[in-house]
Amino acid sequence: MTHPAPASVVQWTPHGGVLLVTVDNPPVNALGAAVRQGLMAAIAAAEADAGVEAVLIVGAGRAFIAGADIREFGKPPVPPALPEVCQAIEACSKPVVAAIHGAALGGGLEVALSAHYRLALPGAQLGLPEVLLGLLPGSGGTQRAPRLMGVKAATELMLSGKHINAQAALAAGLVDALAEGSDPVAAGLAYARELLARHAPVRPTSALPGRLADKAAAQAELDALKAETAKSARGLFSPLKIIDCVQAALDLPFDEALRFERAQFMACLDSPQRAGLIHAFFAEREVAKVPEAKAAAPRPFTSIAVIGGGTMGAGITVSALDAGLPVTMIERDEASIARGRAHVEKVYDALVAKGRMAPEAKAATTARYTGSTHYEDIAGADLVIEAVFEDIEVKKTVFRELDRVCKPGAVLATNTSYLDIDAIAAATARPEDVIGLHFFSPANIMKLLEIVVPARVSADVVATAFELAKRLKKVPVRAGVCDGFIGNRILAVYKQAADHLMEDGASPYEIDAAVRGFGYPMGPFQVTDLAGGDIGWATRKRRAATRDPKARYVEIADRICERGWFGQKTGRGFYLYPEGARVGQPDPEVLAIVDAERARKGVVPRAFSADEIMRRYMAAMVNEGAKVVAEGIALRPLDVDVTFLSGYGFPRFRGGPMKWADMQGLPQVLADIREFAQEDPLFWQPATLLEQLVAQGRNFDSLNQTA
Ligand code: 3H9
Repeated sequence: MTHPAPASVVQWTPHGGVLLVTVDNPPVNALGAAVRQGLMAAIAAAEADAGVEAVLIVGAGRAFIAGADIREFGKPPVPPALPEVCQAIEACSKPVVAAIHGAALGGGLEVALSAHYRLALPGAQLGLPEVLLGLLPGSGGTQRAPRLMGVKAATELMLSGKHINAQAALAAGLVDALAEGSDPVAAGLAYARELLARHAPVRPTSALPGRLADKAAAQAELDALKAETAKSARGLFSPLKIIDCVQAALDLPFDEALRFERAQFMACLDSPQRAGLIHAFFAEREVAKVPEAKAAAPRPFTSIAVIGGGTMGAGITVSALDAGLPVTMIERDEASIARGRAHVEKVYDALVAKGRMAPEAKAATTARYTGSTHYEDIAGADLVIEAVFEDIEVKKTVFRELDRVCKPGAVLATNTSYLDIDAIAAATARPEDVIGLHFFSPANIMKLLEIVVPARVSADVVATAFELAKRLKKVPVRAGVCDGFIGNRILAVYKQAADHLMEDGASPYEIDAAVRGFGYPMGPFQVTDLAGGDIGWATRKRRAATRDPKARYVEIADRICERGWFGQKTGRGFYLYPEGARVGQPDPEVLAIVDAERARKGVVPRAFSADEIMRRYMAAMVNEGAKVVAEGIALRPLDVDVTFLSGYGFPRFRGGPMKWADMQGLPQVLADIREFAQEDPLFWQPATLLEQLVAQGRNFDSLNQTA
């Protein structure tokens, strides 16, 4: 007999003396209110039925349980809370077994840790990734995991959010046994019967002194992690709370420590960091949901060609090779082919040298790589990515060649970062096959891929680009054609705001420090030095002809570039890099140049607090972000957020610039822009969309919901 109706998200059925409890809440069996209620009822049923000798918990479909239902966070709580469910499981008077296949994450793993015995199947993924959402394991995970794994391994699991596989979980003591096969029901029933046959007792994890028995050793491990975390947490709230909870595991009786954990969990739940990180989690999944990918199936592709073997072409090649695709790289002569190959080999040699890749694996991967100087050699390629010099005429020439040689239906992509892709497409007789794929350097590392959609491209080509992003494990963002697309267009504006701040009185070092204080790994002037000041200089020269002569233009960076100071590669830029140094030192000569420019323009410098620096920096970013959304360059505000999270180092815990603006309150952001506009109305023109949203009492997120 199955209780209750089969449609329920938790079903339980007796199998001999074992009550099989199945969590069936697609897609990933998240622990929503109905699942929690169902688990409580299932345990009660097991207690009530004298014929039940043991309980087996499994997940239906592709996972055990992927954790609490993240969509419920921030909404009014519905009982029972997950800690109560876990307590009920652990308190069951009959042995409870969890058979884990697929993901057992967060609250899902906590359910398993509350069971008395754990079995893992091949493909199981176990982890406590709450920290990635600004949370901590809030259903006994901070207490039970250290008892099973020891303080060091458990705390590292919780601080990193990493998943471990079945073998690693067994070695760590997180599970008791491994099983073969893919059916958790068959494996779990066999294991439960084996436990019954050997009269295995009810074994609550909370009652195990386990690996906490040696208090002094455990404390020493925790002290070391505490010191490391204090340095590495970089403004994050929940890692320090995780440490506090593990400390409670050492100091307090189990029930008291659970109450402490609950209080810390609730504090994390209330934090803006939780809101930012959960927004980032969902936004990264929403970005792939674009109209073209819904409307059309991707074209099949099994081979890639890359035109150009420079840094970008080589990075794209490595990314495709890593995904198991064969790549043919086209260069103009043998010397360039050799250079392209060397770029590719260098990446893999570094991995081999660090012991992260076996030499045989490198050989197998690079065997899929071919260099050629003949376009005819890519006549059969399914997808071609051009990554040559950033010049529209050069690119048009390449596309004419591609049009001549490529088979019908091949997808022709350009990696331009700002050029007009409609114009590039028009150089071919097949504009419906031409799209932009804007990778970020280094292309084999950076997650962001802007998929730039020109006017005449067909939907299945867009769908193919999204499929490629998935294969390459990139985060794809759909962008429209404009100068700079989403990311670089917005960057150009807030970079100007930073330049204005510098000319008005803040030093580049103060601005960088304020931006780092906000949570970025680097400030804008450090980034300029890292990328090479000459790159931005070239862009500024290109834009000079079209720049509004009335617009404010700060020449400090040009003065620095004129001296040949291009940043790290030349040993000085905004900072000084004495021989071999990667971290720059402030340069008094740069400050003198800044002073001279201020004097030349008659600017009387004034002081800026870090707070005011960030208000201006962010207001410029958000205002341009709103314009980009209104023009349809970005589909939704969340596409702007993901662009900056994945490609520009925006602090993830703030959710992205548009989420940040929502959390500040849009009226406040607009008020700031209007205040700054009094000094410079041309630069600070409020975005119409921002004004409309404020007038309607809405926020950016309301546009995410309706798109
Ligand atoms: C927690 O447990 C707190 C507790 O300690 C304490 C509580 C008191 N909830 O990623 P995918 C959706 S915190 C709701 O594309 P994959 C996801 O949005 C939680 N929904 O698939 C997507 O929806 P859609 C700790 C969830 O195969 C669909 O499922 N757990 C949840 O690439 C498929 O997801 C975590 O942090 C959820 N928990 O990866 C695990 N999880 O189709 C978070 C997923 O509408 N999840 N969805 O776009 C993951 O890491 C991955 O989703 C997983 C599958 C590895 C499971």
